[in-house]
Amino acid sequence: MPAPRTVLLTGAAGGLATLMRGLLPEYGYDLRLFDVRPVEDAPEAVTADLADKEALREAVRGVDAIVHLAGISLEASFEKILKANIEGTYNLYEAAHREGVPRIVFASSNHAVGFTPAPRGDAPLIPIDTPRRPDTFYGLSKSFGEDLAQFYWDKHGLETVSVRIGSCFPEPTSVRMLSVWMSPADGARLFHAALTAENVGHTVVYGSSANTRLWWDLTTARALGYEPRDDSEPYAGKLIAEHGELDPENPAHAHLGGHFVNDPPIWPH
Ligand code: NAI
Ligand code: 15L
Repeated sequence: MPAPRTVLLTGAAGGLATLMRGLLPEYGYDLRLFDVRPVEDAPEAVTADLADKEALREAVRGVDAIVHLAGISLEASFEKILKANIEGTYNLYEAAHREGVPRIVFASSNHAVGFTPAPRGDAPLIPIDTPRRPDTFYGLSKSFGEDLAQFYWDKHGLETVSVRIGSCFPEPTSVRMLSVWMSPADGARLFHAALTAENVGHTVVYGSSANTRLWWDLTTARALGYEPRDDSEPYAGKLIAEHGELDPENPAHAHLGGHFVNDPPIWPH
C-alpha cells in the first residue's frame, strides 16, 4: 500500500482529534474533517452524523485512509450507543468498502477489556489476545467495532488497525492513568505507524506510552513500527501524594477499565 496522504478524521471536533489535528500534519497528512458538531477554526469540515450514509460516502470518497474517532466516548444508554457507535461504525465501514478506501484506524478502547483484572506486582502484562471483557455498553460497542473490523478484512480485504486507547490527554490526571496514559505525541506516533505499516490485515494494539507502570503488552503496536518516547512516571509523585496508591480492594482500582466498571462517566458530561 502506498503511504496514505489524504486522511479522513472522524470525530474531528472532539478532544483527541483536536490534539491530532495539531500533530498529524507534521507527518505529511492532509486531513479531511468530519463531525456532527462544527469544528472550531475549520469551516471546511463536513458537519454530519454517522447516521447520514450519503454524507459518509461523499466524505470518504478519494481518501487514502480513515482515522475513525467519532462516536460516544463515555457510557450511555444502549439505544444511544447502538445508533452512534454500532450502526455509525457499520455505516462508516460500508461507505469505506463501497468507495475502495484501503485502511481504517479504529479508535477502540481499553474498555473493550475493562473488566480484566489489572496486573499487580510481578504479574505478566495483559496480552493483546486476552478475552474481551467490556465494562460498559460503551466498551461493548468497541468490542463490536473490533469484530466489525475483522469481518471487513476477512470478507472485503479492508484493513484496520484497532487501537485500544488507554487515556490520551495532555497529562495523566489519576493514579490509574500512570499505567494507561498515552501522551498526545505518542498518540500521533502510533496513528502514523498504524497508517503506514505494511500488510496489517486486522491488527489490534494497545495504545499507550512506555509507562513504567504499564499494564499491557505493546508488542503488536511496536511491530507496526511504533516507538513510544514518553512515560507517565514524572507525574507519579504528585498524583500518588494527592490520591494515594491504588487499592486492590477497590473495584475501580483493580480493573483495567478503572471506575468504568462500577461508576462510569455518562455521556454527555
Ligand atoms: P470526544 O467525545 O471528545 O469526541 C468524539 C467526537 O465524536 C465528538 O466531537 C462528537 O461530536 C463526535 N460524534 C459523536 N457522535 C457522533 C455521530 N453520531 N456522528 C458524528 N460525530 C459524532 O472523545 P475523544 O476523547 O476525542 O475520543 C475520540 C475517540 O477515541 C472516541 O471514539 C473514543 O471512544 C476513543 N477513545 C478515546 C480515549 C481518550 O483517552 N481520549 C480513550 C479510548 C478511546
Ligand atoms: C475512554 O475510552 C474514554 O473515551 C476516555 O474519555 C477516557 O475515559 C479513557 O477511556 C480512560 O479509560 O481513561
